[in-house]
Amino acid sequence: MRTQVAIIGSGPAGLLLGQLLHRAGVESVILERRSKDYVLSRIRAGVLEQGTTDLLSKVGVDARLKAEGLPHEGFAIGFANRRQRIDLKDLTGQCVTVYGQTEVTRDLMAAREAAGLTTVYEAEGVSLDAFDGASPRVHWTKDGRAHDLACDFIAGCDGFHGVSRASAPAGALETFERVYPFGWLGVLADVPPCSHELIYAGHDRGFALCSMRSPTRSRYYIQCGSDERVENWSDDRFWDELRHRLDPDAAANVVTGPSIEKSIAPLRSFVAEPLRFGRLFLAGDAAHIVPPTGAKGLNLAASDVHYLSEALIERYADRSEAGLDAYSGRALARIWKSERFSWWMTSLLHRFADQNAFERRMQEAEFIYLEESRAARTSLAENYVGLPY
Ligand code: RFL
Ligand code: PHB
Repeated sequence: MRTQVAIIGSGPAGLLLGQLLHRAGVESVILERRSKDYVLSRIRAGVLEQGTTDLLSKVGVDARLKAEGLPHEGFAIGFANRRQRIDLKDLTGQCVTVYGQTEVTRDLMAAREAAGLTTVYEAEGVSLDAFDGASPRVHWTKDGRAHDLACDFIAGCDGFHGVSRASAPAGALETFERVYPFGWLGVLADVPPCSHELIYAGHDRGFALCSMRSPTRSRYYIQCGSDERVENWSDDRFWDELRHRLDPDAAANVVTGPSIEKSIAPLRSFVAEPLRFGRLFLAGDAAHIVPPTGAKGLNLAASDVHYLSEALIERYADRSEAGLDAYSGRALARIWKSERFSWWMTSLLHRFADQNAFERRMQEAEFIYLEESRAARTSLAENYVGLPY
């Protein structure tokens, strides 16, 4: 088997890259460790920046996004029972779209299938070979048989636990990391959201987030201990704890119901540098992780593959390596700014076990500054809607 670009991973990064390349006439094969159904069952992000929706429109995968995505012109930040609206539209002229990552993935998979492009699901033991030379190869097994793919370039879009970053030559990679001493317990339920806009709430008992997938489907999160077990959280316990952490108005509007998904995610900030090793390029969660508080992970995956697709397309059109040489630097410049914002939102809104009274007052002062200063709200808003590419 031979292709131009071997893409490892069929998450949003790999699928969007495949579609951007296809629109420019560049071939790809996607290798995915899991089954299609498994990939589609993962409940993750919900907030898309304008840049991300523009990319989906560019590849012609926006029909359902336009019909079903919910445009949000603002959101609220709560602290100590007070709530402050961040008017994204007024502060930046832009808004965000609430549309589940699962739906983005489903739409991109459908477009890939309609175009007759190859995705190999349940590819086991994927390994990357010879990417330091001109003829990289990828090996895997499926149904007990060994397979081999020759390609010009490999795009490592296989998430934080993937094989691509782990294949970088020893000593070539520098990593930067902060692991937060807590996680998020998330619940998806077919109940109307408690508010038509998202609410991020910093409370003495810990952070809470009210989000949604549609007017009839809610997504809620609460901060929990990093060693917490999901089995210990009955639906009732979750709803009680959520209401405790919201301001009285929001709490009164919470409609409870049986959860259809419940899971715990750890929180981490992580960046690997550089993003290129010969003919292997990293993009998305394979290269970096942000805590979900800023809603940036999926959006960063999209901006990475925007830069990478431009560089690969330029390479095939003009035989110029300039874009490929610049990829790591261009992508990392935007990644670090999103890392900063996600870390700042996380630091502002969570309860840290070792936090003293002074640090709590610092969080409160930051919140009051947001209430009183349009400049502070503008800074938050321009990061939330997404910094320019
Ligand atoms: P993914 O989605 O992890 O996809 C990687 C794919 O690679 C496959 N894979 C392999 N395939 C072949 N061989 C191997 N050895 C492989 N190893 C792994 C995996 O099976 C998978 O299919 O990475 P990608 O494409 O970079 O996308 C990143 C996003 O998924 C992630 O950043 C976001 O979900 C983060 N995130 C959010 N981002 C936002 O922009 N807005 C949000 O509102 C938001 N909320 C969230 C989030 C992430 C969360 N969790 C669970 C971590 C909320 C949560 C709770
Ligand atoms: C979500 O709806 O899953 C969501 C929304 C905003 C975030 C994180 C997750 O910051």
